[in-house]
Parts: sequence; C-alpha cells; structure tokens
Amino acid sequence: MPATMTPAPRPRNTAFVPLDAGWRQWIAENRLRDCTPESMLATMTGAGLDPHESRAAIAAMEDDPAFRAARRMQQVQRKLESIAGNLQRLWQSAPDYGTVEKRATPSRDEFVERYVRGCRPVVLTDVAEDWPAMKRWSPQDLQQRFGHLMVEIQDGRNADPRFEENKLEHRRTVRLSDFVDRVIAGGPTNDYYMTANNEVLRRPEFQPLLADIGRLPPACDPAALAERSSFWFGPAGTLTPLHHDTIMLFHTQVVGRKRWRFISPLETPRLYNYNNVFSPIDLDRPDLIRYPAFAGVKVLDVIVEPGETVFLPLAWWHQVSSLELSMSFSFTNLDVPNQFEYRNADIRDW
Ligand SMILES: O=C(O)CCC(=O)C(=O)O
Repeated sequence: MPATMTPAPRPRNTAFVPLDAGWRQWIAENRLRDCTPESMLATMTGAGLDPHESRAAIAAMEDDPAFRAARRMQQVQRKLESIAGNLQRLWQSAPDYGTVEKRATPSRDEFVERYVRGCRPVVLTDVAEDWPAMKRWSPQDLQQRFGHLMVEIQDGRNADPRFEENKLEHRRTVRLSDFVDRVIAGGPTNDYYMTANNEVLRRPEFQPLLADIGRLPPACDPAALAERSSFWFGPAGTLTPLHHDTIMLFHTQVVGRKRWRFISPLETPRLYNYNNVFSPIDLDRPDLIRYPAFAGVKVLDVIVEPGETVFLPLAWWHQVSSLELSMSFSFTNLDVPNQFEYRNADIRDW
C-alpha cells in the first residue's frame, strides 16, 4: 500500500537514469511510515522503474545521513504517540465515553472544567431557544431579506473526491435568491453548499442575521461574535469530510438536522493525517485495507436537532452530514485560550 502519492511514472524501455529526488523522497517517507521494502518495490516497478535500481535505492536509504536524522526525530513522535494512545485508552475506559451528552447549559465553571479543559464534546439543548433566528430563519426568509445579494458558495463538489481539500477551486459567486431556488428545487445533494467560507457575516448588508442571535453559551465573548461567526446553508445530503479545526467552536442548528461524528484528537496517529487538517478516511465506508490503523478507532455519533448547539473541543475530528435542508450558525468567540499552532508554513502537504 503506497502511503503517499507516487511521482510521475517513468516511460518503459527508456535508458537508465538515476532515481530522481521525487522518488527518493517517496522512499524516505514510506519507509518512515513503515511500508515494507517489498510493497514499495512492487509500487516502483509497477510505475516502470528498474527493479534492481529500485531495490538498491530502498536499501541505500537506510544509510543516508538525512534519513537517519529523520529516524531520530521520529522517535520523539513515537513517544508522543504512545502517550496519546495510553491517554486515549484511559478516556475510553470511562463508561460514558461513547455517548455525546445532550444537556441544558451548565454554569460557566462547570462548562469550562468538564467540556473545555476536559476536552469533551457536548450538545447544549437550550442555548438557542429564545433566539429570534429560531422563529425567523427559513429559505424563504433568506430570499426575501437577502436574495438580491451576491454570495460565495461551494459548487461542483460531486465531480471532485477531494472537494474539501480543494475548496478554493470550488468557490463560485452567485445571487443568493438563485441559490435558494436551487437548494429547494434540487433535493438532496452534496454538489453545492454555502459553507463558513462565505464570510457574509462580515458584510454590513447581512448584519440583520446577526441580530437574530440571542444568548450565547458560557465562556463566549459577545463583542467578538461578529468577527468570529459563520453562516451555513445547504440542501439535505451535504457532507463535510473528516477533519479537525485549529480552534474550538460552537455550531447551532437553526433549521434541519445534522449528523455529527467525532473522533478524539488522541487518535490522530491512526487517521492518516498527511495533508493539513484532513483525514482521507470516510466514516461511511472506511477502507481498512488502505488504512488498517483505523480499525477499532472509536467514533462518537450524534444527531443534532434544530435549536441544539454542538460544542467542539480543541482538535476533535469530525465528519458532518446534513439530514435535511439546513441552516446553521457557528461561532469561535470563546474567551479562553483557543488556538493551537502546529503548522510550518513552508510545508503545505505533510
Ligand atoms: O456543518 C457542516 O457541514 C460542517 C461543520 C464543521 O465542520 C465545522 O464547523 O467545523
């Protein structure tokens, strides 16, 4: 099983040329991911490379000083993985681990202690009960109040298996009124979705939407709401693939139901997270041949009803699907430390 994309295949029957840097990096990465020399050799010869040359290059990698340095660094990573794995087993040994709690909003102290510091997802059932949005928001209302405005949506997703990773390529600007018509007429689909990227809540014309939001959950800074909130609208059938965010957030379901599935951040080493915040695993059909380390990973599953608010703790993985036409409001304006930095800006894919 090749763990990374292979470099471009070399045409057969060409004269011998040494393996290029792309293949040598591929060998190093896949050895670090514990692929066997045999499986790597099969991939390389399948791509048209000379078997002797490939075997020699795989063997030579073990003596390469840069590769040896990588192996030493890997020991640090393995140690952290083993700590995370043990901590996960401790978390999972709690009898209620598999269930996402649904409850009325606790006090600030309890919320911060049990869910924020305790890093535990929860669904708050009453936060939005008095929000004007709960009575007002509907596709027709969106059309009447904002239909003339142009908005950014995601489109053409069905034709691209990596639509979320490639989301910049799927941006389209459309008239909101036309988009509402499309969502109503189109029925269930994942092809188009107005996701958080639309940034409408930063625009003066959309401030009436923010005025429809009321009481916030504990540990939120109301003054930062306009800057740190997002509006979501789409048909039944949208799917947000398995990923983590770099910030904690709340997500209130105003219209329609969504299914949220969560995986602990301590399981990250088993999620093949080699690209940014994404996992290639689809929880609807996990491919255990390709991703064997995923076997046995515990997935928490909850249906979020209109009026309910998800709290997503730091770095928890989630895959989200809309069960009905849906309108939601998400916000990240927590007043506790709420960010983790992990990226080296020089490395785009890793
Ligand atoms: O509602 C969705 O489709 C996805 C929500 C999500 O992934 C998020 O807010 O991070």
